[in-house]
Amino acid sequence: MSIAGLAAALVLGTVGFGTGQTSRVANAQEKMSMMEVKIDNFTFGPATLTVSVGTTVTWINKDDIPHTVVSTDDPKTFKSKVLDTDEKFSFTFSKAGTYPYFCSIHPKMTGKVIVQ
Ligand SMILES: [Cu+2]
Repeated sequence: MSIAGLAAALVLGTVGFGTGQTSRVANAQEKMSMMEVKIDNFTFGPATLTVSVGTTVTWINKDDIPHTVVSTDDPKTFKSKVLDTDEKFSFTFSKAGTYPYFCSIHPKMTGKVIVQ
């Protein structure tokens, strides 16, 4: 093999290794998950979010009117304060289950988080 060929092989090897590293980092980020639900135009988006146990879900109000995020169970698993524009509320789901929620100001706004 020529020197040039060897150099090319080394470069290819390095690129391949680099790609492997990148995907491993991406996987790690998926495991310690953070998910976001946007509140916009009186809608939770996505309305149904499926996450794994341990995921922190952050709701962010992108509407120009206040909203809340309140679970429908009793006692309530989570309940935000009134969120003004660009305010956020986070909750970490540590148990599997289905968690329906709504906006207590506009009860027709509903969503759910499925934790598995
Ligand atoms: Cu609302």
